Amino acid sequence: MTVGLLFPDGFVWGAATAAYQIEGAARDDGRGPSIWDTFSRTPGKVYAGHTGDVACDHYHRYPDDVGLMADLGLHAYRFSISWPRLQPDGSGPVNPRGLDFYDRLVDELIGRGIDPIVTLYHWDLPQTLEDRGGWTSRDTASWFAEYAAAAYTRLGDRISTWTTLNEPWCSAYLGYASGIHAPGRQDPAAAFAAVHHLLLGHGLAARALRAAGAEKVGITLNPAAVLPADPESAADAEAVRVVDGLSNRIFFDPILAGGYPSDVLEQMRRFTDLAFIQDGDEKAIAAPIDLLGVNYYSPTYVAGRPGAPGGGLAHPGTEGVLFLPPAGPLTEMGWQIEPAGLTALLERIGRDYPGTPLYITENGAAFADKAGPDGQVADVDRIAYLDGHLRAVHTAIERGVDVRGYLVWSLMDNFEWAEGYRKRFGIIHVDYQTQRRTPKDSALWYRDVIARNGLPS
Ligand code: PNW
Repeated sequence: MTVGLLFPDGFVWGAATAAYQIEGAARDDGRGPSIWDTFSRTPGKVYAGHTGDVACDHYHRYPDDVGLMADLGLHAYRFSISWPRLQPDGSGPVNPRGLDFYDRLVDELIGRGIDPIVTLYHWDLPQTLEDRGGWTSRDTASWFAEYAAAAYTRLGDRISTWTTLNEPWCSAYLGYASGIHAPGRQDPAAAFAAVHHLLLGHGLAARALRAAGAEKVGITLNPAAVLPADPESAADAEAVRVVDGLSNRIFFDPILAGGYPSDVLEQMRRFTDLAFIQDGDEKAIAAPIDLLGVNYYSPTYVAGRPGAPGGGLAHPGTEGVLFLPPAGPLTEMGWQIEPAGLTALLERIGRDYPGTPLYITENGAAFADKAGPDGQVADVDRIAYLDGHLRAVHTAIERGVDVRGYLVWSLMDNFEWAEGYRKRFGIIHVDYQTQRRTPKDSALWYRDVIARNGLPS
């Protein structure tokens, strides 16, 4: 078989999911409610009133699902632990039946030769903690570190890679500023407090995990690939600086460069007195990490335009910036398809924050899949998307960026947050009536990519 584009030896190929999006079993075995249970059961918040109550029923079907992963030849599987399964009230005693599930899942994965990559927080905050202020409260950061330590105590002997948060940008800005995600608040000052407490929670948990003996500790961000509408325009370059500050440097700099950038603090001060930043916090947030997860779907083009309203509620502080509407080919989410945005993003991270190995912890696309009677999906558009983005990753590696692995989003169709089940990101099709799983053509294609450690020419 001819091989066109080979990836480095040892490159990690995998797939990713998240607890609330696939597990279901929302009331089983002592699990407490999370903010996504509350949010999805609130009329008008999620498309057609969909909830994660059943989802893909992965909680009961995990052995078969791990079998499907093994059939694809996955090296690694990224999943998240549901905090309210482990601690139904968010703090205090651990629910052993909740832990048992992850214990069984991890054993199943290891038995099939698949390396578990854990996310401790993929958005399902215990509702009890939201009732006490959620991420706007400093206590949530400490509780998160306690939860991380509790998970490690039981699973640490078999899991080498621990990541703290998934996409704190979404948790803070979509959860507390735009309100399109749980808990559905619309308060920019609350969103900035949430950014800080998420970062603090990350730092405290990273320290606790390392003290307990974790081999590799990291975090997953969804850095915006912010690009200027006109590369020659100084006003557009300034717009890029503003959006990059509030979306990217606000996370990167405290985690990897010792503290918040002064221009970002200045922007935040327009909404809040920053009293939530206390002495020692920046030191805690800068706890050393071993890997950085990068999630990428689409670029963001901006221009500087005096009087422009900015990027809406999810982008407080961006007045005077015009966010260009997505152009060219779009996915079913309405997101612009542009693999070059991923190369540019990876090169930028490698240049400005060198020394931390990168993993693509999510990349993929929703398309209007048409399943045949057997559940089969000929998803040529998804194959083209994945092929293009893998080439973009390869280009970044050739240019010297230290990218160690790629995890496709998602292993299977699942609960796509505010979009419910109508948007399908899986490489495996799920028939929600029967819970039958059928690998799409993209899954078979991905299996071949993994087998040859590269792409056909
Ligand atoms: C990520 N945005 O979410 C999440 O990590 C996944 O759980 C999710 O299913 C996947 O991407 C696809 O959406 C995002 O509005 C949601 O910029 C929204 C945005 C970005 C990421």
